[in-house]
Amino acid sequence: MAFDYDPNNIFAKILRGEIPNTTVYESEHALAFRDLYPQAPTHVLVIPKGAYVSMDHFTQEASDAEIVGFMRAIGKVCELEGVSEDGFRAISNAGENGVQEVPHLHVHIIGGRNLSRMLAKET
Ligand code: DGP
Repeated sequence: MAFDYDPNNIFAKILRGEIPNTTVYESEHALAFRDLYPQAPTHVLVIPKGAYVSMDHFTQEASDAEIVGFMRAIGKVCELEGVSEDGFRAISNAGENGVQEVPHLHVHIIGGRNLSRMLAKET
């Protein structure tokens, strides 16, 4: 599948400094910032600096250095946010069925409270 990246998505604008964000951590290959609509006491979004739509796009086309840099940033955010001991959830939504709102790869790091089961049962 060919991945079509929209350079005008909100997170691309954040990376270009066109929209403000509350940065938690930044490295050569990643930026982590607080979610605008937090769903738990800790809710941080970790994004790669490269133009990747989703996790499958990233893991198929990013360089080894980008992948390592991004994954290390996730670990760093967990350490900085203090969620390792009590636990957290890392979520990356993709595409229509994944209900992805912003088409730039992001991993939600959510913690600070019990998050219950991963998926709500279908009614
Ligand atoms: P998703 O559904 O996985 O694509 O989640 C997108 C998340 O991005 C959602 O939790 C809200 C957050 N979000 C949307 N717009 C902004 C923004 O302008 N700034 C920040 N910090 N977060 C945003």
